[in-house]
This record gives sequence, structure tokens and C-alpha cells, in this order.
Amino acid sequence: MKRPLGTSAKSIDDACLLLVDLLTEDGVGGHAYAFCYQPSIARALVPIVAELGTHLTGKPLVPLNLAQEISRYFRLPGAAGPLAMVASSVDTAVWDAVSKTAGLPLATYLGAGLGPVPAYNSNGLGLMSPEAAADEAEALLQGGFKAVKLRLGRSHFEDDLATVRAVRRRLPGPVRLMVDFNQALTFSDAMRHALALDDEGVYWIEEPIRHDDYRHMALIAQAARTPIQIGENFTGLPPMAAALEAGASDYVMFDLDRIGGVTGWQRAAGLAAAYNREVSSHLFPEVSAHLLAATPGRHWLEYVNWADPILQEPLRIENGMAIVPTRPGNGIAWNDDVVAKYRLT
Ligand code: SMN
Ligand code: MG
Repeated sequence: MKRPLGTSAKSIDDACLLLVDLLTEDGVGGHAYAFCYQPSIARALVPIVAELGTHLTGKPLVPLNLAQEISRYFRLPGAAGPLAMVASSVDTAVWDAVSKTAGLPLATYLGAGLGPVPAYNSNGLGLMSPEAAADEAEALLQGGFKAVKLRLGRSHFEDDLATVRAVRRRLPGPVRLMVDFNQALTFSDAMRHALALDDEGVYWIEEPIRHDDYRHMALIAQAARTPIQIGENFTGLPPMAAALEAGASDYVMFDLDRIGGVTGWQRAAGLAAAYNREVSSHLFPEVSAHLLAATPGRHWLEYVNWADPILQEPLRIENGMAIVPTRPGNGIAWNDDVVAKYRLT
């Protein structure tokens, strides 16, 4: 990663990706990657993907049937955590292959137009000094970005507040500033800190408390004027349905590899529409650009450039908008030389 990401949970300097390739009998390759958070997880998932691959070999390339097959395959261990990443990334590779076979970009295959998608620059802006954060925030506007995200959740809220103020002072007024606590706060601290941020020009407050405490999240969302954003930890639809029913957040964001790949995302998009919620993406900007194009109430694409080095054609940003690629499939093709250089296994 060009800019390390210091979150309140963990500092991430390297993006450990698990590359998934699916080959059809017609010679079409479907591609996807899982973001594994740490190298040991990426390594541990390799034999699991291989075993699932053997199980799927010879089955027709029908995404919804394969999604059902994958879901049954993981029913006994439970498709949560890293197994959800495997299930989702294989699903994503299936949809890549099927849209490539049709000769269409994934977004078009899903019935959407290819208009650009508004993106916020989510690179960098980890826990750092106010001055360093202000400098980095300014640098992140390159490429025409009109929104950036700052990580919070230090042990003293005064230090978080000083950083928000320094960044806000440096950014032009219309530029949006999202903040992300990565679940760092207790409920009582979150109630005070969310209200304290109400007059600081913050666009959304992400995951102030433990991600699945929907009841307390709803109380925070009711009390704060600043919108609350959650969803990167929705694993499939049931937790999302519970969150929406509880009124846990104003906005939702889907993580491609937790929500259930392309199949899971589309179903979740329908659920979000039923609850009248704007939908943003979490990581995986390449595939998420296609999916947001096909999502009613689509909101912001989270832009990170972490996979760029290993991609033949990284996602393009123009004027702060993600350009949905017009080539068939989801647009992912590996740069094999660079992959060879960074291989873990
Ligand atoms: C995040 C945390 C850890 C890794 C990647 C991203 C963060 C986000 O919660 O929303 O960007
Ligand atoms: Mg987050």
C-alpha cells in the first residue's frame, strides 16, 4: 500500500489479497480477489478455494444455481468470516465469467447504464497527527476527489477532534469528510462524541460502536444529526435486515466479500431500497463500481488503490468519479509479472 492505514483496530501496511481464478470449458477466465486483512488468512484460504473449485468443476455456469451450491457447501461450517470471503469471491468470479461469455461489462449484464460513479478517496488518513492528516487529506484530493475518509478512535477524543478540525480547516468547504471509528467506542462515549461531531462538518460517522449492536447504534443514529454509516460487516442479508429493522443507521455500505459477492449484493440492494437507504461500497472498488451502477439509491464508492499494482488496467478515476470500464466482465485482469513478484505461496 502506498499509504498505510492506521485504524483503531489494527495498522495495515500491506494488502494481502487472495486471487481467485475460475476457468470455464470455453476458456473464459473469471477473476476476483478477496482482501484478507493478514497474510495467514490469505494462505489459509488457498486450500479451501481449491477444494470448493473441485466441488464446482463440471457444473454449468449459472450464477444463481452456483450461488446456491456454494451456500450449501458451506452450510455446516457456516459461511461467516473468512469462509464468507471465499464464498463471495468465487461468486464474483462466476459473474465475471458469465458476463464475459455474454461479451458485456458486468454492469451492462446486470441491466445498468455505464455512467460514472461518485467516489471518495479512502486511501491513507489513518491515525496520525492533526498536521500530517491535514497534509494527507489535501494530497488525496488529486484526481478531482470531492470526498475523503478519516479514521478516528484514539484513546482521547480531544485528539480525534483536533484532527477532524485540522483536516476540515484544510479542505475546501464543499469537500465531504467521512469519519470511521472502526467500532472503537463504548455506547456512552459514542453518544457524546457523535453529538460533539455534529457541528464539525462531518458527512457521515462510520461504525462508532461494535458493528452488530444495532439497538445502541439506532439510539446514536437518532440522537446525532450527522448520518450514521454501517454495513461493511453485514455478512449476508439477515444481519442487514436486522440492522434496517432496528433503524441502526442512516446509510448502509456493502462489502462485496461479506455481503455474498455479486449475487448477495444484488439482493441486499433490493433490501436497502425497501428501507429507503443510500448504498455505498466498502473496498473492492473495481467490482463495486459495476454494482453501484446497478444499485438504486447508490451513494458513494469507496476508492482504494491497493490492488492497482497487480491489475492490468486499474480502475480509473476522473473528476472524483469512478469510470465503469466498458470491457466485458468486471474488468479485472492480473498483471502476471507483478503477481509473480508479490506471491506469498
Ligand atoms: C477499513 C478497515 C480495515 C481495512 C480496510 C478498510 C475501514 C473502511 O473500515 O471502511 O475503509
Ligand atoms: Mg469502515
